[in-house]
Amino acid sequence: MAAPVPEPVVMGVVNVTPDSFSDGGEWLDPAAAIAHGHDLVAQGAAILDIGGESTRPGAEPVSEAEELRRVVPVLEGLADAGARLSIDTSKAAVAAAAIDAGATLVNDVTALRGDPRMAALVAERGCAVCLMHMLGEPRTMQRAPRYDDVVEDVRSFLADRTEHAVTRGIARERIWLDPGIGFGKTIDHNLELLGRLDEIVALGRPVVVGTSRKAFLGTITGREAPSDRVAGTIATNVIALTRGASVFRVHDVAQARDALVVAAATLRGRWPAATTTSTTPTRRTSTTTKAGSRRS
Ligand code: HH2
Repeated sequence: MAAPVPEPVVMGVVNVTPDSFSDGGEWLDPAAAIAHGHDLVAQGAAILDIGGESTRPGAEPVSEAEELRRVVPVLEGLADAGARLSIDTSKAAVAAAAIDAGATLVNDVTALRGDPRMAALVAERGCAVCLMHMLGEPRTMQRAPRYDDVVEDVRSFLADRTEHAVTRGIARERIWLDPGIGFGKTIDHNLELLGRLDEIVALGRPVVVGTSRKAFLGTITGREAPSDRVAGTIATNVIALTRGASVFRVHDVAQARDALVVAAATLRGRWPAATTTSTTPTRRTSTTTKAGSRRS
């Protein structure tokens, strides 16, 4: 029997940074970022992922004080937006302030390796955590990355980090996993990971994919401007859904949400699918899904 089709959960990206690769500077002003977050919820985001530090290849680290200054007012302004709040950080102090401001998911691209205090914080505060695979660190990660078998290497890394998190007191059911598309990977590595994502899904935790507007889509399609890579993003999201991924981290929420809802309905042979948006005209269904609910 075919594997059940997950309910797609759309995680909208709110980058409060001057230098993010696709939207740097657009949402640096807190009022603009808050308005953007509300807009993404109206478009169908069940989760908002708020970040104050770019992790693009070559990015320089940001101080803790600056990251706090960027994200805390935005989290506070989005507390009642109607979406689960996620903080995209690898610093425990930033995660702690974000949790105080309403975040219930810590999206740590270092998978708890960046700050020795992060695991204890997540365990104590009882929030969910997304553990992502990255080879090296943003400044250097795209310099000739190498794997024996990229999918097996990423799978075994994520399995190890899950056990590490559990031994540090984080409940297994609060752990999400992410193969880290574009983080120390060539185009071929990214494609192999997307095509064999079911091997990561087999670890038994919700799988997050973040392909949105990334460089490999531009290389494949010839689209230089990141904002022109929406169709490429959607193709990868739909493929990832068919392989069992359930959370889709995207900049272009409405387009991704519509594609995923239709893809999920098609795979199931029935509709409505998992999510609705505030702009959906008919047949409303629950907006809350397992991964998108306020606590996991
Ligand atoms: N990608 C980016 C940032 N955070 N988190 C997860 N879990 N998965 C991802 O693939 C992922 C992530 C990079 O995208 P973006 O935030 O748009 O760019 P930047 O890091 O330049 O701000």
